[in-house]
Amino acid sequence: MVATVEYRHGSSALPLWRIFWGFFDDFMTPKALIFDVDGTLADTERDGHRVAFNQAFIDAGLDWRWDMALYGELLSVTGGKERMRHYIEQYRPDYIKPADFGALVTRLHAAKTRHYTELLGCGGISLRSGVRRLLDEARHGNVRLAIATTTTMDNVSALLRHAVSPEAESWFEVIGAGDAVTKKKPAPDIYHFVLERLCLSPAQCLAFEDSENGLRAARAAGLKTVITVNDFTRRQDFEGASIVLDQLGEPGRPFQVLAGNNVDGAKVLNLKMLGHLLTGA
Ligand code: XBP
Ligand code: MG
Repeated sequence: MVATVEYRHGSSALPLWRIFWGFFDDFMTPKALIFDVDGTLADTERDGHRVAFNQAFIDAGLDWRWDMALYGELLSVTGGKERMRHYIEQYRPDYIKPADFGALVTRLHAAKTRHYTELLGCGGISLRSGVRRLLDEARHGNVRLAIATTTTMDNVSALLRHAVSPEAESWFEVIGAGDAVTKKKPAPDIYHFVLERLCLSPAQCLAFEDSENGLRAARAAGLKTVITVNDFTRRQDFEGASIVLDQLGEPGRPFQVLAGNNVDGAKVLNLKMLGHLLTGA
């Protein structure tokens, strides 16, 4: 039986158990959710970034073409400029670099960003299942939102504007993106950048990622991490993740647990379950 001792606050009386429960609930709830973008908020790689890279290569008269299989391999390197350099180093020994190769990469990347943001403007890419539901629940529950991504800030803005709502960027208190740090994921730097600006410790937040590189970055920053896999990342190593899901879940479309413990038998990832994942309860 629940204790019914009462605490008088002003004229209203609250049962003591409710006060303690409220305190416990508050302790369990994460203070902030930090989201990766590509592959986590939306499936942007195959029909977004990849297509935009190829278009930029065509514009520049280059014979570089990234099909799906090759792109899956190239995703081992985060960051578009870094990925192009890696492609040339590892896959194109025949390519003779011009003296101003660095400037070419910068130009190609700017063109790719233009193509990518235009593509998003056509509305072909939507949020992954359960993302909007969780963002709404967090906002209503006063849980702060942030982003830690490797991609360019223009791309984040365009995705939020076109796939969520014109004002969605303002929902995120901190957005750490692209060249905000020099070492991209799997380095933890972008998570350190975001945590510092949120003035929160890793123990108060949860990270959301889709890839091994992202998981390594978040874990190295001390964050418990939820993984939602996609076709490019399904077979990666997610050792150290708090839970691995196929997607965040919607009413009528429950998530599937691929690894980890769904302690309270939830069907969609909600704040209560995140509290359990955060405290390890
Ligand atoms: C995302 C990426 C990004 C995009 C390209 O990784 O790897 O590089 O593919 O973005 P993560 P830019 O989801 O782990 O952050 O071309 O704007 O760099
Ligand atoms: Mg990602």
